[in-house]
Amino acid sequence: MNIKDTTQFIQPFGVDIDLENGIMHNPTNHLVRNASDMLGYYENEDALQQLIEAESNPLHYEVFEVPVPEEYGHLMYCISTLQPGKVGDEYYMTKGHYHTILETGEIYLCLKGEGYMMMKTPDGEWKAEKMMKGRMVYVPPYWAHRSINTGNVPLISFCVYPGDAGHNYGDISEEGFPARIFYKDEKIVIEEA
Ligand code: S6P
Ligand code: ZN
Repeated sequence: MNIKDTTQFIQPFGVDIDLENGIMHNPTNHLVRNASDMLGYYENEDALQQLIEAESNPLHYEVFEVPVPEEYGHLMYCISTLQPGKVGDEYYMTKGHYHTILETGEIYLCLKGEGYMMMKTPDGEWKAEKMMKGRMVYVPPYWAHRSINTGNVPLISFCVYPGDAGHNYGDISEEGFPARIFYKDEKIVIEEA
């Protein structure tokens, strides 16, 4: 067998996932983001501060990974579990990112809950695709992506993307996305910035 320099040879393995609670057993990486990690991301910064102080900095989302080599040919995967809630009128969301290698896509299979995958391109085009249990959202190459939970239970997804994709948060923290999702007048409303 000719093993390429680009792509390590590793042993096959299996991973147990609690689909109902959105937990990967024995993850080697467990990322936890609380409200205080989201400073600058919501429209209503005062409401976020209030949440941090009055509700003891609640959990926002978790990502469980069993990392594989971050290389061409491997497939990185994770379970992403985003709590229900609002900051002011705006639904809880992840930070969102581009991939460092922009021309890499991602598959999100929604296992529980409901919400949206908010996506944008560097040129400012945007699209919000509905997420719900049993629905797969394809994030094509070049599109930044952020999950938004518009339901009452955790939004749980399984995602898969190229091992060498990487994460680029840079311009999202400065520019955000062109649209936000709120609960207003007893409805879910997608508003352009
Ligand atoms: C990675 C994939 C997920 C997110 C996770 C958290 O490409 O899209 O693992 O990293 O859902 O979101 P964020 O925006 O904080 O990385
Ligand atoms: Zn991604």
